[in-house]
Amino acid sequence: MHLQSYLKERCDSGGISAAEMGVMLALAAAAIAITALIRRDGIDADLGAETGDANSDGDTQKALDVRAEALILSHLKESDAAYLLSEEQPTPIALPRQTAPLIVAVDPLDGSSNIAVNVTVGTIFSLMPWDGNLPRPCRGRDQLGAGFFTYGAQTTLILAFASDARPQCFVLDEDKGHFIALGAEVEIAATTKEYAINAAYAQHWHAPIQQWKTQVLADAYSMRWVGSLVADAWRIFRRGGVFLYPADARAGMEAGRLRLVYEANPIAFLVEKAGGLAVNGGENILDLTPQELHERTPLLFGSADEMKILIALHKELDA
Ligand code: AFP
Repeated sequence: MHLQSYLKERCDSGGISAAEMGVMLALAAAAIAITALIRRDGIDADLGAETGDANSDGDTQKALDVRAEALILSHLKESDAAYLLSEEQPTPIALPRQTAPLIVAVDPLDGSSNIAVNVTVGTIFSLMPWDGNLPRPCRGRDQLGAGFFTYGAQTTLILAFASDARPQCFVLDEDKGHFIALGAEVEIAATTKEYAINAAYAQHWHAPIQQWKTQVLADAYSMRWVGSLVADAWRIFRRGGVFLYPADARAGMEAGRLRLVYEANPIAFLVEKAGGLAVNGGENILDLTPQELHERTPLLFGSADEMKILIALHKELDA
């Protein structure tokens, strides 16, 4: 089934609004344009080149960060979104339809340090309600929908709306220019023998992660770390596992590295819909109230049984 047909069925059945369908189609069109950009210009232009600028939080911007955001913005302008909250912008961007009912938050290009070495990157998005007041990000649990695209060997999409029981996955047919559903709804296996963490920071981990790592080493788990959240997340949705980017003792990592509003919340929304768990350690990500657009949070998510072990360790050992 094509994405358009899938969304029209959901809209006709009352599962999503026409505004949510329109915004999702706009984001899919932007993702198709970003795919073409990477496939075409990735040969000529150095899309991994730094622009010399930094985003609102000091992260160096890459050419593809800027061009991906521009494509998302141009497509959303024709949709029922009133504001865009972007990792690349310090404040919300007002869109033409100021009476539209939705706010969209995006990480336009997650994993951009991997562009120059052809590792999968992606676009993470969150659909939130707008009440007409200041465009503030909502709690993760109050999102209307969320998902992410990956740009790798295939361009893929995983998506869920508030009324869905499970997320749905799609793959882009690049010849025909549309996303096709991958069939079965997505469910993360409750148990796993695979984890993702950047072990280079082991000396800085706090007690709960140190103790958990000792256990998984003893149980001979396998490890994967792509260095691209969307790539690690897509693998976990497809074959299970856990992903950990915890807070650690390094300066500036008191709240970890990843962002609550446009990275952790969309991923956590999908993870819970798929039967997994997503926490900052001892608290559910979806229950956190964002205080600031670019605030960071520790993010641990994936197979429920493994996550329950991690949560218990944080409750027992966190200072
Ligand atoms: P970049 O967008 O700078 O490549 O960062 C990617 C990321 O935010 C996330 O996608 C990865 O999981 C994580 O950072 C990798 O962080 P480390 O480089 O510290 O392992």
